[in-house]
Amino acid sequence: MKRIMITGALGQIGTELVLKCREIYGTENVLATDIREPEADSPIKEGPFEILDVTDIERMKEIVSEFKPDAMMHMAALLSATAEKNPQLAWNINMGGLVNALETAREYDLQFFTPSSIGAFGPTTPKKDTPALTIQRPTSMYGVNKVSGELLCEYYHTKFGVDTRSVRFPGLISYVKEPGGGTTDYAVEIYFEAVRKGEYTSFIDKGTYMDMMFMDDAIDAIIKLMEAPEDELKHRCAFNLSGMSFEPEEIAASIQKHIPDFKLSYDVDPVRQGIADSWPDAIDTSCSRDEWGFAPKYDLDKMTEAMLNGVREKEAAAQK
Ligand code: AKB
Repeated sequence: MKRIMITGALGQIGTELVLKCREIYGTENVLATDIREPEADSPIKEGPFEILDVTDIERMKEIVSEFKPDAMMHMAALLSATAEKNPQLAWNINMGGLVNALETAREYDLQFFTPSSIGAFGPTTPKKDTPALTIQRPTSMYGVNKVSGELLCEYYHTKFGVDTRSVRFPGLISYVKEPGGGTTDYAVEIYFEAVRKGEYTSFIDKGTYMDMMFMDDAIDAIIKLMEAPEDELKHRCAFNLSGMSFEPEEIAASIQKHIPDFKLSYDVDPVRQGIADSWPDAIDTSCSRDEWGFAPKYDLDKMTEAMLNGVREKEAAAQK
């Protein structure tokens, strides 16, 4: 059975990725690592876990030589809004962590996955039907990290033969673990606030379209891409992924089908709005569909139903 090590395992994607991989590959074959301990009731504690600061390459290699994984999924990173507040720290963690993880993958011959983002695009990128190969001149530190990361992964593939694979994630929406420090986080917060208060004040303005995807589709995509036969992949740059594109009024309308009195208002954050305005409205995912069968299952209304049910269950469990 394939053995996998995951960094940033307690983050928004990492949490669900660890659990899904343990379901598929067996609990003992999936090692979760993060810079902090999981909370007492975290399901991540049910399998192997190690503390790891990804900027510490010696510790990373020590863990790999003990656990002997076949693949590394490197998820540890600061998201766009946090990175913009502290660009030097973002460079150290996002780039320092990535180069350490790639070096470790090279030395121990590991298959390698790390996510890029729609943040790798910038204001001069075509806004609509954004192709996989296009202009990438991002204006945020997160974007600079993501473009550099994409290039570094391609370099490790062509220069050293590391089996690197990557996707450009849109905003990911989930009720299991709330995100922190992203520009697309409004599209998660809105569901939690709709259930808790029946209203939400958005930091992203009316009319701002961004790509989004339900977390189940994102996790399935990572596993599908990692399992795709190497000779079927024509592209080694990050693959575009998206399940849908919407603006705040459209997500509100979808929520109002279940909570008719739900109210949306705006208090726009100039930093996150600036980042959102520099990103595409809707990207083209045809490369991913053609090369390795990317097929998201959730559209906006199906996701809204899943999110509202998930948040309600979570809130009810918290009351007990
Ligand atoms: C963010 O908003 O920073 C992330 C992303 C799109 O990469 N969710």
